[in-house]
Amino acid sequence: MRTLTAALTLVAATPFLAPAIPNAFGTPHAVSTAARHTAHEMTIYARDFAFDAPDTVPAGITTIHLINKGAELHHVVLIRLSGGHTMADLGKAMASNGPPPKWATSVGGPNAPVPGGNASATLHLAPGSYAIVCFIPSADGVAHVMKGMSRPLTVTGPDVVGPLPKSDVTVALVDYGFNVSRPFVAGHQVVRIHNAAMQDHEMFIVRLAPGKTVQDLTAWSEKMVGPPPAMPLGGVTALAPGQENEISVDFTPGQYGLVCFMPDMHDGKPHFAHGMTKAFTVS
Ligand SMILES: [Cu+2]
Repeated sequence: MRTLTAALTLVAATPFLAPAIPNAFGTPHAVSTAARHTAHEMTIYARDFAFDAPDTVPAGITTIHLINKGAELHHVVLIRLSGGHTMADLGKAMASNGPPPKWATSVGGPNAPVPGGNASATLHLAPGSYAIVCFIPSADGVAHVMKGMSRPLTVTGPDVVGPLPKSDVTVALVDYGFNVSRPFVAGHQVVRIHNAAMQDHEMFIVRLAPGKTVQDLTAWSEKMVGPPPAMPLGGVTALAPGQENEISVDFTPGQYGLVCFMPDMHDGKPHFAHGMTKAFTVS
């Protein structure tokens, strides 16, 4: 069990522990919300520690809404299981400490909003078997997936292939950074995030507390001492190479940051340690 936990944490954890005090991050509000006019909508409720979600949804462009009803941070990582593989196979594969198996593809989903808040992401869901997983660890170091936060999802055909809604800004995830097509501005904008690298990456969005930096956040995430220096605003979770998701953001003036907590395929260090952060100001 310890091995599996460690492996899961190593493979895909966001080492960003939940606040000791509920809502220590501040007042819940949605900043990362759904792109509009999508074909399908799906709502996933996160609790401490389980997901409530449909068992089956139709294929196509889908906006996934994550509503966090828990006191801890939760996100949704959608993993497509091909070749008849099951969630049990996924657990076993991750316990082997190797790289993610070829038949398990991370296709993203909404990253963590503030506890009590919500976040959304829009993506193309192809027919098949999926696992919905939360890899965020609690203060005890145990990833939520080990406390029951995983559930299967079946996407039924026929496939409906179409473009994602028109975007205003594009972010390419690369080793190791966020290549943003144009500066973020105040107000609403649709952001398309695609992984242009050869390994999985995520984009976690935070609003920095006054005087705090992204480095304060990554340092804080290691030990969780004192109040968090930033408020989580969603984003997108692990995307395999070539995958893309879209989100809407509605920024007010302030200081923000983008962070990738994914472990590196070569040395296992979180990507922020390789420089995969970006600070920006919205004025
Ligand atoms: Cu990364």
